Amino acid sequence: MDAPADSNDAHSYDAHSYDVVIVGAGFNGLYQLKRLREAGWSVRLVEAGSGLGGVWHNNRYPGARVDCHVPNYEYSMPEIWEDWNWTERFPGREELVAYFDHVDSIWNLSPDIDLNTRISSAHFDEVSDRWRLGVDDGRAYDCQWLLMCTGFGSAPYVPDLAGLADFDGITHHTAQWPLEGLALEGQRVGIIGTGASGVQVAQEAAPVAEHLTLFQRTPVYALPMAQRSLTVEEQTIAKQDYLDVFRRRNAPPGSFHDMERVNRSALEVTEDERLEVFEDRWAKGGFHFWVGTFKDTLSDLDANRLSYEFWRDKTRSRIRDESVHESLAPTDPPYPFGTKRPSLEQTFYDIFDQPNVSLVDLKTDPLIEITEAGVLTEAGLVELDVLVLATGFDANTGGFTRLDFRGADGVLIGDAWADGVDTHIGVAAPGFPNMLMLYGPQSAGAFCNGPVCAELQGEWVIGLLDHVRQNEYTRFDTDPEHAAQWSGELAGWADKTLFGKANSWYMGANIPGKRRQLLNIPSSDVYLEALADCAAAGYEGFRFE
Ligand code: N01
Repeated sequence: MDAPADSNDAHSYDAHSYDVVIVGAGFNGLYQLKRLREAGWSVRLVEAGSGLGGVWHNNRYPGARVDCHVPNYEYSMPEIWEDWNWTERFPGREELVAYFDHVDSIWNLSPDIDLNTRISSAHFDEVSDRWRLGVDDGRAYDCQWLLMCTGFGSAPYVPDLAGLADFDGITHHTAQWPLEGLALEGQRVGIIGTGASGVQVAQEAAPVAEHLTLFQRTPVYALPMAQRSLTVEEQTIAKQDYLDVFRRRNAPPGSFHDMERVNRSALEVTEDERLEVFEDRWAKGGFHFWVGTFKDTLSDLDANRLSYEFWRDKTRSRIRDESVHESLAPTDPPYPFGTKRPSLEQTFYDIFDQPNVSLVDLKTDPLIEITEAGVLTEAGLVELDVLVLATGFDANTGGFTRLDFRGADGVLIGDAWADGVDTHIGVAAPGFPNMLMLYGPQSAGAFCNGPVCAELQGEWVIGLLDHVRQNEYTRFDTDPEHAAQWSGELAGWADKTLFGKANSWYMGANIPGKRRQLLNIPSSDVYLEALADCAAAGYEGFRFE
């Protein structure tokens, strides 16, 4: 099928034309490609990076590692896992990238993928009901249905730090690490930001850097990873139960097959009972202590305080240098425990006892500017060779609003979302016809493992596309009223949980000027139920033509 001519669109004259174009080669995009191809669609996947894996391809900073334990963070299909074994309980980035290549070798996806293809514009054409996609090198695509699988973290956030451009050393955002790598050995390294990325780089830099300085604005509540090696033999035995393991992982409470939360308040049990649960989850490592203790630790401030104090005391006991206790694990919580995503750490709290590691608490010594030589704070100048910006992402929405992305009547998505996002169940945006978002804003995204959502939300999307094909529709859009209702549902979750109380990227609060609203629903079960209800009601909230 040829693309309709459009003299206003410089790209359209030679567009590659498909039923469906998928943007992004992470878990969601690859799953869609496999399933839509099987369903007989003409489909193409485009990916900005030079390899598969989405965030795992891009986040190649030293120490990048997943925070969900094996086998929760992988596809559930036996043809993928039966011959695949991991070497560690929390696999590192290189192994994850190899996993995506393994998936490709089984599903033979590459022939339908264009790598090194960064979409710079997406315009909906009202006459043809089709999307025209422009690539930054001048190529173009044209499709009826557009699937945005760009994830929550495709837009790195670099804060507007005075003097940053003057720095004479090397500086990179963690998600824009050079492909050829960057040696930290013997360097004076500074890291701004102590989220998951900052923690992971710090653990790698501390043993090799001449000096490492961490610039911390808000303490991270890092939890013990409890990393360990995995053998092929133990995985071979475990795989006998994998069908059941993945059934449990994908069923409520979603995302982990082995998360056991006590269905009681942390306040109604005795102190001994509480400590027993806390100690048990702490020893299990990973996110067990975050989401697997009591039913109200993320919804009741008093219950939450108990989690916080347990975390604080455990953490302080790791750090001999008491002068940094109040900065790293304050007496009173600067934000409720778990309302920013906790990082998992292996040696993070040990490095502060090394003579070559310093902490600068930006709350007491604010950052003044970056100079040619390093970072100047009120405590003085820290001279650096390498400055790492572990400053996070314009999460959830940045992957859209940073593009020239225009829906009906040429409306720019950045304008439509300027005062906040309203989506229909986190999957479609009113005024942006024929476009679906996977793992997008207002979905369960951050609270649902990537592969879990890729399969479960992914099947819903495949069902919707099947519905439009069977009915020979050429266009769908969604009602603003339903989208406003969904935003109301999320606002309710911000109120009834403690998530609304933190300045997190969940709340859009890490980006200056971004509207404060809960951008992911903190229950994948409720989310999947809402999707199922919508489909059962004939895709309520959608208008088909
Ligand atoms: O980003 P973040 P991230 N001056 O937003 C600080 C996933 N992930 O890349 O808290 C000084 O968490 C900011 O300070 P504050 C995971 O979902 C997963 O680390 O805003 N500091 C904060 O400390 C994660 O949650 C993995 O006060 C500034 C840091 O930068 C998400 O990605 C690994 C600043 C940003 O932390 C994001 O993690 C990596 C400024 N102007 C990432 N601006 C794993 O699977 C920002 N900061 C393990």
